[in-house]
Amino acid sequence: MSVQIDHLLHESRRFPPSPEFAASSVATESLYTDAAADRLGFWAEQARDLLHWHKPFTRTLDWTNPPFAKWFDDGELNVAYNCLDRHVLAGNGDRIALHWEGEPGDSRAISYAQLTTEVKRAANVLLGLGVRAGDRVAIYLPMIPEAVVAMLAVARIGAVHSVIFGGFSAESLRSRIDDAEAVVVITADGGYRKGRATPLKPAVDAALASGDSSVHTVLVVERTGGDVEWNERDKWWHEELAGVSDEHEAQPFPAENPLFILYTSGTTGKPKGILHTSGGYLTQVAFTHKNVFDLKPEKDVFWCTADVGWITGHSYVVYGPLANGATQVLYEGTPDTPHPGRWWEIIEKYKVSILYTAPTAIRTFMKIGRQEPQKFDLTSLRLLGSVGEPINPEAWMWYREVIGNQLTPVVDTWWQTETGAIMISALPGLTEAKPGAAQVAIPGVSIDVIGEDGEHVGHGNGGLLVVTEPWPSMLRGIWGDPERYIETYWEKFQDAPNGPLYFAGDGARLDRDGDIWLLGRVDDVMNVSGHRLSTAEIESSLVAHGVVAEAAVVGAHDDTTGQAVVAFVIIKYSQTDAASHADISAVLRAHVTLQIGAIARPREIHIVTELPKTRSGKIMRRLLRDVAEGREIGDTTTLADTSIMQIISASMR
Ligand code: 6R9
Repeated sequence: MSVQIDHLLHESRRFPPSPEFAASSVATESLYTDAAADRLGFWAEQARDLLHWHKPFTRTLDWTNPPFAKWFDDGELNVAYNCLDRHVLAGNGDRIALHWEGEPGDSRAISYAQLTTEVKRAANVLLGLGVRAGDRVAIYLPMIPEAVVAMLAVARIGAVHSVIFGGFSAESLRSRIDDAEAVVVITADGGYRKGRATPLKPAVDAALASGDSSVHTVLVVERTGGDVEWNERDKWWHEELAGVSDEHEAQPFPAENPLFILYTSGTTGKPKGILHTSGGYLTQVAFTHKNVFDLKPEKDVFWCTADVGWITGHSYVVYGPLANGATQVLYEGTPDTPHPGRWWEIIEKYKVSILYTAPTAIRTFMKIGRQEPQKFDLTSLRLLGSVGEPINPEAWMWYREVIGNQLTPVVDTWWQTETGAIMISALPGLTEAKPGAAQVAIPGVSIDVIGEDGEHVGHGNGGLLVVTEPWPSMLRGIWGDPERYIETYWEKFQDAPNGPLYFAGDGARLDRDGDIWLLGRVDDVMNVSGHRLSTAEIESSLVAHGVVAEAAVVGAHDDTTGQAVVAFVIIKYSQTDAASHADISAVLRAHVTLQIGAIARPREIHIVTELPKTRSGKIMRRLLRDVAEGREIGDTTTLADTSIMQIISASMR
C-alpha cells in the first residue's frame, strides 16, 4: 500500500507581512539565493559571521562516512564564550540577558556581565570537582537562572550536559544518569509549580540510593528553602560558588566536541540519548534564532516559554538567544498561577516583543477565552512563533488575532530534538503566511516529501517528510548506540541516489505552491476505506468549529471500513452548557462532513475534559487508540498526568 496521505482540508487565507515589517526585516531574499547557489559556502559564511572561532575552520562538511557528519571540524571554539564573554567584550555587558520571573512573583534581572561571572565561577567549581572535557554532567533543575548557568558552565569546560526535565521521576532520572555515566548531578531543593514549593532533590536521592552509580557529587541549588536530606556526596551550589575565583579563561575546543545529550522517548522503547556537538549546532541555532525571529538584539525582548529540559529550551532559551546577545524572559512556573492571565501579565511587565510557544498552550488559552489576554497590554508583541505540533489553522488565527492584535506575523516552525534547530519555517518579513502551514525549508536546509518508493510526491500530494542533505545542527548519533541511529533515521531511504535520506517520522503534504503542511506522526495516520487520512487535518476541522477548543483524532478498528475515525474533543468553557453532548456530536459530525467530506466523518465523538499529553504537551494518540478499541491502556509513563486516562475511560462507559 502506498504512503500517499490524502489531503482534504482547504485553507486559502493568506497574510503577507505588513510593509513596515517587511521594510525592516532582518532576513533578506539573498539568504535563499545564496544558499541555493552554494549551500556549503552559505553555511560556512554563517558560521564565520555569527560565531567567534578561536581557530578558524577550513573544512565545512565531511560526509565521507554517512550518516556520520562532521561540520567545520578543523575549527575550534568555545560555546560559552560565544554566548557570554564576547558580548561583554563588545561593550554589551550591561545588557540584560535574563529577566527571570519566579512563580511566587520574585524576580531577578541578570546582565550579560553578571551571567558571565556566574558561569566562570560555576566552571571553576566543576573543574575543582575534577570534571574534565568530555565528562557528562546531569542537570535536573527547575526554570531558574542557575539552569542556564549550569548548562553554560558545563559547555565552557568542554564537558557534556544531559538536562533531565524536572517533571521526570527518580527512575527516569536514574536510567538517564546511567546511560550517560554522569559524574556530577546539579539539582535544587525544589521549585515552584502551581502555587506550591515542589521538592526535586528527593528524586535525585532516590535515583542514587543504591550507591552504585557513576555520580560522585551532587550540587544543590537553594530555591525553596525546604528541608532536604543530606548525603556525603551533596554540596550546596551557593557555598561552592562563593569559594572559587570568578576568573576563568575559556579554552577552545574542536567544533565536533560533544555539547549535550538530550533524551527523547519516542513512541516505544528505551529513551534515545540524542547527541549534539558544538560548532554546527551553535551556527544553526544562532542563524535560525536571528532570521526566523527577526531578532534585533538591542531592542527586542524575546520569550520562549519552553522548559530547558526540552530541545526547544536548549536551542531557543539558552544557545540561540545568548549566542545572539538577546534579552529574554525566563519564567519558572505554570501559565495559570496564581491567575489565568499570568503569561499576559508577564508580557505586559517586560514588554515582550517576540513570543515563542506551543499549540497546546494556545489551545488551552482558547478554551479559557479571550477575556483573559484582553485584560493586559500586549501591544509590545510584534512576532509570534509556534512549535511542537501541527498548529490548527483556527488556533493560528486566534493566536494572531487575540494575542497578536491582528497585526503580528505568526511563524510555525517545524523541527525535532534530532534536528537541533528549526528546519521548516516562514521568514516573517519575506513569506506570505498561510495559517496552519510550516511552509518552507529555511535557507540552507533541503527538505522533500516522498512516497514509500522514494519518489518526490509532487505538488498537491502527501507523503513522508525527509531531509535530503546533512545540516549543521543535525544529531551526530544516539549516545552509545550507533546501530540504533542508523536504523531509526537512515535505513529506510539508505539507497537514495544522492546518499541516504533522513527520515523524520512525520507525514507532510505539498500544496499547489509547493508549501509544506505537516500532517502528524506517520504512526498516527488512519486508513479509512483505503484512504490514508491525517490526524492533523481532521483535528483542524473540528477546532475550526466555534464550540471546540481542542481535538484529538484516532483510527479505531472497523469491520466495514478497516478503520474508522474516532474523535475526542474539549469544548470551550463558554460553550459547556450550551447543548447536550449528543447534540454537539451530531453537529460536529455534520461539520466535518461539510468541511472535509464523508470519508472523514467521525464514527464517534467523545466529549472529554482533558486529553492525554506528554510532559512537553504533545497529544498521545496511541493511548486514545487503546480506549477507542476497548483495549487495556498501554504504557502511560510518559504522560504528564497519569490519571487522565482513567477519567477518559470512565467518561466513555
Ligand atoms: C521541537 C520539538 C518533534 C516532533 C516532530 C513533529 C512535531 C514539532 C512541529 C511539529 C507539526 C510543527 N512537531 N514542531 N509538527 N508542526 N511546527 O518539538 O522537538 O520534542 O523532538 O518533537 O514534534 O511530529 O517530529 P521534539
